[in-house]
Amino acid sequence: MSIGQYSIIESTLREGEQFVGANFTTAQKIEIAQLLDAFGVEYIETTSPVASPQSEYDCRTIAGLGLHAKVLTHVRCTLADAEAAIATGVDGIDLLIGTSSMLRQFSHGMDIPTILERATEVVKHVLDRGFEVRFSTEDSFRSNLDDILTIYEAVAELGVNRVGIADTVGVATPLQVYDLIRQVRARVDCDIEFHGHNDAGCAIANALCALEAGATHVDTSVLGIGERNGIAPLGGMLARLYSMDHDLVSKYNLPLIRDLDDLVAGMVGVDIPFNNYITGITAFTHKAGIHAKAVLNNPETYEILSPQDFGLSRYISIAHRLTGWNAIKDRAEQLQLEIPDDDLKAITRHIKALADEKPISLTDVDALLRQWTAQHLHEGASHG
Ligand code: HCA
Ligand code: CU
Repeated sequence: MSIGQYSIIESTLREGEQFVGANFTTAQKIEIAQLLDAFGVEYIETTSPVASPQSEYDCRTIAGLGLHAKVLTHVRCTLADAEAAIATGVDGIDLLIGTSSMLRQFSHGMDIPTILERATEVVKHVLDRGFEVRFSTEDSFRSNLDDILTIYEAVAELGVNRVGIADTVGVATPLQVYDLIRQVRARVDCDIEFHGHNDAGCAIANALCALEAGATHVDTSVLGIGERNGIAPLGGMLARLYSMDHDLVSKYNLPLIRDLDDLVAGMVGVDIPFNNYITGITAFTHKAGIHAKAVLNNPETYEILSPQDFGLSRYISIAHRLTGWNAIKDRAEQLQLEIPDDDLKAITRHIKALADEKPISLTDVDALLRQWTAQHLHEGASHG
């Protein structure tokens, strides 16, 4: 179950553009691509050049930026789309075809033998032109298992670089993903990519299971943006992998995740959710007295992610009824006030009682600590 070499296929500029609030300009796409490149993702996937004239121009532009990351574009499995993709100068082409009975019936209308014929024709064409090729089956988990295994084997034999498994509707569970990837792993030698939607909250867990089962590539987008509620978020994937083994993500420039989340949130008109992985406003905030005490002694007691590794800092919330005297003592020290422990305990009891009455703020706590000090200085002066 250990995770080997893996790559991130960052799809903010493809899946992410399918988010309802996304309407990137060329300049915005360049900014996102450059920041993702500085962060260190291995691949950047762009919208199909066939989607619109601007998409075609943007795809060419990003392919021409000279990034370290390989630039991919994502097209339907047709010769015409493949030709358009080839003409953009990208490094690789992600081909996609729907294999579920639903998509076959209500989308493109092809049966499996026809899909196989089409796949063979297009894959050969793109490989002959010297491009990296990925072939993926849309809605893999609601497709017939034998059908998709047959297709993966056929395209692997043709020499594709990767096969892709797509949980298009977010229906798969982690164990199902693990199981399917194992089966594909046993049947093909090429790389395996996993793309998972988050409709039922399993996108990150599913991507993790894919890697544990032998997938070599996972798709992400910044903040998880995509169709409906999106796919596995880049930041969440980092948090997941980092907390298993820091070395799994040491190849990336981790502090840039905050810039990426901020940049994309602004461009698509959303706030970063308060509970977001790593960059949510409360991600490193500790509250209860018991937590605060332990975190002050050793942050690892309640933190699996070190905020500093992501260029962030922790915050201990102390102005509330769950506070504890160790946290209040720490605050007094920050304010350079010397207050004996017994008095700190009394002040803490007072803070708790006050907080039961009405919400209080850090300013109130500071005022109480300063008031105590002023009084005692005064008493000390008058006694002395
Ligand atoms: C879609 C396509 C896709 C493709 C994934 C892939 C999906 O928008 O429906 O090519 O691996 O989720 O199936 O995003
Ligand atoms: Cu998708």
